Order: sequence, then C-alpha cells, then structure tokens
Amino acid sequence: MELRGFDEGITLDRFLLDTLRDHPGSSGDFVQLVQAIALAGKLISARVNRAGLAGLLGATGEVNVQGEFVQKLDRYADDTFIRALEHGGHTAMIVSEEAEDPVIVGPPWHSGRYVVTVDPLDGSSNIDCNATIGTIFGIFRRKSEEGTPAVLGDVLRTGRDLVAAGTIVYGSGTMLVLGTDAGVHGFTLDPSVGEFFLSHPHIRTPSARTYSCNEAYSDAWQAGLRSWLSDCKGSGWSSRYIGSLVADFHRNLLKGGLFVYPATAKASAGKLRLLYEAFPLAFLAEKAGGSATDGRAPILDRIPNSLHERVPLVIGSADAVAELTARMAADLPFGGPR
Ligand code: P6P
Repeated sequence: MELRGFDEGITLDRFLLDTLRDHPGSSGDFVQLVQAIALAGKLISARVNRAGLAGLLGATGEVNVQGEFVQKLDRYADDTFIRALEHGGHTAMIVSEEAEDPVIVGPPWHSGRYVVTVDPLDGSSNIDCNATIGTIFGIFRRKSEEGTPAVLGDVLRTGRDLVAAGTIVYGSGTMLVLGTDAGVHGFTLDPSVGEFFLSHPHIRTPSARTYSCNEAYSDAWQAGLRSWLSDCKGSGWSSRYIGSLVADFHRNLLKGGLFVYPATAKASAGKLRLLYEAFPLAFLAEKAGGSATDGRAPILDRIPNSLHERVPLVIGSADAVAELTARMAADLPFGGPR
C-alpha cells in the first residue's frame, strides 16, 4: 500500500501558519478565515464533481439580483460560504453576488475583523456542460468599529484596501489561488486526503500572445478595441475563451494572456461586477506582476458606488493590458468610425 508522506507536501494550513510568523502579534483570525474559505471550497468541489449524479444540475427556478437564473449549485455554493464564514468570529459581513443585500453577521459573532466579498460560483452557465467554474473572493479589514455591526462603508471603498483575494477553480482538479502581500500562491486539493497542498508557489504572470473575449459582440465594441483585436490577428496571437471568467483568468494568470470584457453600446458598464469579480482578480493580477484596468485606469483605483456595480475589464499580462488600455483610452467617442 502506498504510504503518503508529507515531507514534500506543504499544506495550506502549514503555509498560513508559516506566514503568521511574518505578522507578529497577529490574532490568527485571518488564518481561520482562509481556512473557512478552503473548507467551503472543499464542500463545493465535492458537490460540483458529482453534480450530475446528485440531482444538482439545472436551475432552481429563482432569479437572482443580477436577473440571472439561479442554478442549484449556485444556491448551494452561496449557502455554503455563508455557513462557513458567519460563525467563525473573523467575518463581520459577507457580500455575495447571489444576494441583493449583504449578510451582516449578528451577535455574538459580529465582531469579526474582516469583510468578505464573494462570487460563490462564477461561470455557472457552464455547470451543466461540465466546463470549469469557480469561486472568486476578496477580503477587506473592516473600517467600522469592531464589536458593532458592519456597514456598507466597509466594502464601498477603493480596491487598494483589499488585504487578500483569491479564487477556487473547480476544473480537472480543484485549485485554491491565494493572493496576499506575500505574493500569489496556488494550492491543489488532494481529494483522497481532503487537503490543499502548495503546488504553485510564487505565481508570476508571463507575457503571452493569447486573447480571451467574446468576439460575437465585437460590432458593439469601441473602435480602439476593435482595431487592437484586428491587429492581433495574423501577428502570432491565439484565442482562448471558456466563457467562465474565473477559468479564463486562471489560465492567463499562469500562462500569460489578456482577458477583456468591455462596455458595449447597450451595456455601458460591461457585464462583470466590480466588488466581487474585478476587484479580487485585479488584486491577484497585480500581485502576480500583471495588471487590470477598466479600459481607462487601474481597476483597483475605483471606488464602487453600489454593491453590484458592473465594470468593463481588461486583465492579464502587464504589457498587453497596457497596450490595449492605451488604445481604448485614446479612443474616438464610443462607436466611432472603424
Ligand atoms: P458571455 C459567466 O456567466 C460570466 O459572468 C463570466 O464568468 C464569463 O466570463 C461571462 O459571463 C461570459 O459572458 O457574454 O461571453 O456569455
């Protein structure tokens, strides 16, 4: 029988405890918060992997605040994150894509130091065809006084205030990517032992000629983007589009490339959400040496006016993002001549 040693495997827990040593005086709340997120990821991974068998495919019949049909796994993922986070004493509020209003954690657990923004299951339109989906999360230290209920001002703030962010990608394997001031690291779940092991230390995003966008909408795009895309063709670029932001982002984070979901004539702010999609991914991108803009300026410099605000997104390898952003920012008035 193969004996599994741990001599090669650094677990997520050990990694987190090791980083505690870099933060003397730390309460350990952050470690417990990330461990709670990892637990939610394990539970969701198990359900995603057998959704077809467990009657978890398909829609619930509900429509969420985004006007999207809620999939059974969406509902399960949202409930799982709230249950994992609300009773740990580390989290004071949870802002979820699935809920119009935030979950304000009540007594006796309300004194948590952190606020979490989460898209529990991004890409859920791909669930029923077994394409890669995932969780996106961001972590702020609350600004409001500990011991009092959290307030909207704890999240309606610049993305530069994020203290951590990450993704959990449910694909051929399940991988948790965690970004902090110590960089970006990837942990792969070994379901046979139920542990995340450090598999991608110090992730850095290289330059690469891969673009990721839904070209079917290109007629509605601004001229600068259309001309950039036209210049890419025939000059060594490749196209990859899964239709699941977290999966397209993850590939580009590791291999390099650029993802763009722009504004259109109909949707002047684009489709993706600032607080729990663009902010966390922009945090990861910048910590890994990449960048993220809204087609004009860095995503993380924005301050959301509302919880579910949408934003155009250009994210990935720093050189490609800089070039496309320059083209979009210098653009003719929206919809100008080709
Ligand atoms: P489109 C999934 O529904 C999602 O929110 C993102 O994960 C994905 O990048 C985008 O929408 C895909 O949108 O318009 O190309 O289908």
